Amino acid sequence: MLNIVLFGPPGAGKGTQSQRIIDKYALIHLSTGDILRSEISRGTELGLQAKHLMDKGELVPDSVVIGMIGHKIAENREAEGFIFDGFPRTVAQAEALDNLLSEFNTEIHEMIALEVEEEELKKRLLARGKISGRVDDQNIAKIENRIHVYKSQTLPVATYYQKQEKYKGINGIGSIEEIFDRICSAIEAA
Ligand code: B4P
Repeated sequence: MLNIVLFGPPGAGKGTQSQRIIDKYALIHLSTGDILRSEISRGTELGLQAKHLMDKGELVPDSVVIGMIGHKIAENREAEGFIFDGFPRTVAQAEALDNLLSEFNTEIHEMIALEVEEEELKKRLLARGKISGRVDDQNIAKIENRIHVYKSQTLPVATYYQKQEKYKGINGIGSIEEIFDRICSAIEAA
């Protein structure tokens, strides 16, 4: 198995690059953001709970996302590996992921962290907000709150993987293809 965490602030290009990575490496894509948006669009109880938090740019409770990911890993136990996109977003989620994977005798092999400065993030998210209909992309105050939540709750996850010597920083500025090439080099060197 090859298990990769694709990490970065909101708007860094995680979702964009995940699509290319799964095509090339035949990994299962697990995006907590996508799973939560699908719950919202189906009007489930979980979706209703998540919506008001996501719309404000706050994180959904750890117990909710850990449960969702646990189900998905169990459903795909024969997979070649996983790309975790937007998860883990807290140290508690990172610890839970290590425990879940150890139940299947596997582990995270590498964290690929897309590094993008704040002004560029805001520009990308506001541009997507004009076409995506995503409430959390349409308002600068909400975007700034997401970046604040990232710095305070999510950035410690990078230190967690640095301590395990699994962190690989990638320059996330450039064309989508250029960044994809950098990611492939990092995956192939892992
Ligand atoms: P996510 O869905 O993970 O969304 P995101 O951080 O905005 O990143 P995304 O992957 O969508 O965007 P990308 O960078 O690819 O999370 C949304 C919300 O869900 C969170 O705020 C939270 O409430 C909740 N949530 C999700 N996971 C959770 C968890 N584990 N725990 C708790 N809560 C959780 O792209 C952004 C834009 O940039 C796109 O328009 C793209 O086209 C553009 N772009 C990408 N690469 C580019 C490049 N190289 N140059 C120019 N533009 C580029």
